[in-house]
Amino acid sequence: MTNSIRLVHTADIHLGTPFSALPELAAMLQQEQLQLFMNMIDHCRQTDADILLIAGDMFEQAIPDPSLTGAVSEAFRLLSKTRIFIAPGNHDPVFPDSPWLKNSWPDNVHVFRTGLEKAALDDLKTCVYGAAFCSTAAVKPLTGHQTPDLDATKINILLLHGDLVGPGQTSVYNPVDKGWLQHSGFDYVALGHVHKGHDIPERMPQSDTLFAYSGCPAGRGFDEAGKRGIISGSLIRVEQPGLSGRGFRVDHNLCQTSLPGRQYKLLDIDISGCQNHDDIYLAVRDGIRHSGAAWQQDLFKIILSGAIDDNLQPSPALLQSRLAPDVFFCKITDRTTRAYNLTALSGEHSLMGAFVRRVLGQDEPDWSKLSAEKIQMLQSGLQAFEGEVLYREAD
Ligand SMILES: [Mn+2]
Repeated sequence: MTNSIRLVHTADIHLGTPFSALPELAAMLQQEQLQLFMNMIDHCRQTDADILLIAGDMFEQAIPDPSLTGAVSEAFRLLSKTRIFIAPGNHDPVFPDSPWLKNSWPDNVHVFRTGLEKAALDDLKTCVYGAAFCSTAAVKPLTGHQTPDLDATKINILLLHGDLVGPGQTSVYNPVDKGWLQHSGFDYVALGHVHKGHDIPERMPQSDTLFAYSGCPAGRGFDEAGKRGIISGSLIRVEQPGLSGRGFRVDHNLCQTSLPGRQYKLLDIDISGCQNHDDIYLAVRDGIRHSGAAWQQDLFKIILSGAIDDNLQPSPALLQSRLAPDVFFCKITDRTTRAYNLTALSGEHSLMGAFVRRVLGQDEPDWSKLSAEKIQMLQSGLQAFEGEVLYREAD
């Protein structure tokens, strides 16, 4: 006999993020962030999730705007068939004036407000344990050092915001010792705090315990670029003896699931060989279009790289204005180096020409035959000329 519980695990939503790095878009991105949260709630509804686990930092601030807590509370209330568990994190700890103590939350919401605490869901043959940050740091494990006395007839879940640490490691954000976790007996440990999440949960070595960081459901800047999501799927109770000797073990089909929304993307586009501004534009446009199906809604930070002809100076401003009609946001930085025409330069009656002749010595003015050291010397020297001395000043 098998049966399963459907769950959604998320964390680090940081509702109320000011998006101050992109002031012109901040209001819009804040609105979209709340929409993303609503999309997550919709996902719970569509998948008939039995349990929604929120592993801390749901809010950016300890005391969020009341309109935000109101919208969240109402969304939770409408998700009435899902039991919702929240373990507050270092950004939204349980303070006397925090919404975790001050507000009344719907009946289907359980907020962990202290050290390790248990909530039993008898109909699901499941217990959810959790603990809360009660200040912006926690140098000791919020769970304490003892392993809890778990009910071996139930699926046992642990919900925590914190840092997984190995032997000798410490953290001021609730150090969760891997050795402790390995022997804890929990079936699934839903973690928050690390914003880059697992694609699928991992199993602790020689243990039945599964664990995962969900990561943040969407990036909030270029430091959170790439695919993000929530963890969604089922824990499956398989009636076969587990490693710990109890009568069943827990399998899963949990995996990272993306929610509709924008992605932050970092692209390095090599524009070597481009002859003019049109070539550069087309290379960048193609790079953006090949970055994924939803490229029109994404935010791009693009580095132009490669070596290009010294008569062509890439213009990030020109590129940004040409891309603007098609791309939601892009910021372009030119990191190209110049592919100087050494034959022409070495024949020039100028300081640059003299410099090239001096570096080349007996060598032919052919890039492909020069030592790496000479190439570096020429690149750096010629670029310094462009920045530091009058252009091709006669020697
Ligand atoms: Mn966080």
